[in-house]
Amino acid sequence: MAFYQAPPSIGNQYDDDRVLRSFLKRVLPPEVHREAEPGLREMGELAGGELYRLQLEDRLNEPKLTQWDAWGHRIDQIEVTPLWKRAARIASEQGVVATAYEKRGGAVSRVHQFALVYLFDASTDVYTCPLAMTDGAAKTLLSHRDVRDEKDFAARAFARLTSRNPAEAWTSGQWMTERTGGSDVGLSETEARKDAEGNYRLHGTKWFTSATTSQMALTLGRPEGNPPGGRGLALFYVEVFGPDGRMNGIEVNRLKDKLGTRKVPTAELTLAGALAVPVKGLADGIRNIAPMLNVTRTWNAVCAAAGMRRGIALARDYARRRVQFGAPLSDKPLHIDTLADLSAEAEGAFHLAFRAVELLGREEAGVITESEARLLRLVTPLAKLTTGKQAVTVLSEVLECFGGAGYVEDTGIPRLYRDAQVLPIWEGTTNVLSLDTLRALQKEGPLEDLLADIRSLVATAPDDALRKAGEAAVAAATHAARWLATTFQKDPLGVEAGARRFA
Ligand code: MFK
Ligand code: FAD
Repeated sequence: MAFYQAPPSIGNQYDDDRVLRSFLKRVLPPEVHREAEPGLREMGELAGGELYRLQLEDRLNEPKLTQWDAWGHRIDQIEVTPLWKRAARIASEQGVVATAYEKRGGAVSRVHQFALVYLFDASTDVYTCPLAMTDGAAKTLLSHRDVRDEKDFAARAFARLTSRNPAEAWTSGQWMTERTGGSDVGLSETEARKDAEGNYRLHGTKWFTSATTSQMALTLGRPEGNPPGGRGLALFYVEVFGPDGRMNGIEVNRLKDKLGTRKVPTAELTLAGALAVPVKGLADGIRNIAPMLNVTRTWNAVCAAAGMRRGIALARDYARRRVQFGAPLSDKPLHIDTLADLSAEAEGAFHLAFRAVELLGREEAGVITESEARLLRLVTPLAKLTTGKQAVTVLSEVLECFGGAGYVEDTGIPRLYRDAQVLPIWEGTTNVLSLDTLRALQKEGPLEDLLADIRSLVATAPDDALRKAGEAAVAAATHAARWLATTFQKDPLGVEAGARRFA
């Protein structure tokens, strides 16, 4: 009989995840845990079953842009893949965004919500991209407007962004990057001009806009007469379609041809007089969009952990099925060692990402302490930048765990690796977030909050060996922190040191 290799398979992604389950048991009060668990288990079943199967079947489908109809009208319609359509429904029904705003679990509502995100992400071809921006937009509108005032434009948008009804639910875009720069957003050229009726109209180009099928976006434009730089930009709310169903002064120039995230329609847009409403004042747009950045960066970290977890689940299963040199790979010490290293990275990423999540939830419930608030400002960029890099490294190794099969497209493994590569880039590159972390440290207090937090987590470690390893890590981090603090005082953003190295 000819030999055929059994492919890897996965089961219920909630039941099979020891790390997630033990974390939830530890941080959710028993009554919240009891209420949340059936939904999490259902999501685990969808992620390991229906959605995963659809993802494999859907592999060759990609979003399509149709710019003109048969009669020459500009329509700019984007058709997304079947998996994305299914994922959109499930996301609303299961409350992947809504759970955070319904707050049934009080301060741990974010933990509940991000557990759903973590389970959902890896089977949905990055549908978490529009959901992250939807969450970020809801949070930003909630921060700046009275979303309970039905006369306010933000109330209608907020209700749709946080809806559990797929027929009503909206997603949002986050249009920041222009050709001038995605890191240095203050260079943006989009102008906000008043029309004859006194409404603002945006004129410019947005160079990367993901999930362009969204019904609204938060974006930045410079009101006429404002100075250059980030402070001269204002934060605007834009609805993509007008009341007549046609695009609101927006043209989709093309979809990007990308290394990964191939199912995410990422477009270049021309804003040709798009009607826009200022969200908060007519300046300080970067400061005002920061709530969105911090939420989407948290999603990035959680999805990085989710991608690693999926890769390792597949690699572990495959190791039991693949026999080489007389035994399954799962019996080979060196392969076990490789998988153990990967699991350690992924578990570290999980706990770092979920620490940011816990703190975000405490902030939103109004129970955060001053020290925790400083910690949240630090941990958010740190979690994003660290887990993004980890995901690329871990998923590269995961690919190798499958040997040649990992390099072959229809196994589904290469997608994991390609989709990881965006995580360090979008939502602020690693260097930009390192500078953001340094700025946060400089402005908002010492590293002591961070070290104290790690120390208190280490103290609760369940056994001596773990506690000892934790204490050694804290000692190393304290040493590094002292070094950083002294370097900092001399050269706050490392400008001189950097310039010396470049020369
Ligand atoms: C899998 C799912 C994952 C998610 C998918 C998402 C898909 C979408 C992908 C995208 O990429 S959307 C675009 C994301 N773009 C970025 O992340 C921009 C990256 N660049 C930066 O973050 C720069 O650091 C920044 C643009 C903020 C620098 O601009 P400036 O003009 O030098 O601003 P500055 O002076 O640093 O900050 C201006 C104000 O904002 C300051 O407050 P004050 O006015 O009170 O002084 C800052 O403290 C505040 N600020 C900046 N970043 C903040 C913040 N406040 C809180 N949190 C932050 N993160
Ligand atoms: P640059 O800013 O030119 O950066 C180039 C390099 O310079 C990077 O390595 C960076 O780390 C480094 N660098 C920059 N400044 C510094 C510094 N001060 N010190 C040290 N190093 C520095 N944007 C949106 O607004 N909305 C979207 O929906 C969106 N979707 C995206 C989807 C995809 C698939 C991708 C790839 C990008 C998307 N982006 C989106 C854009 C993304 O946010 C930017 O690409 C990113 O922020 C980097 O900006 P840039 O491309 O202009 O690179």
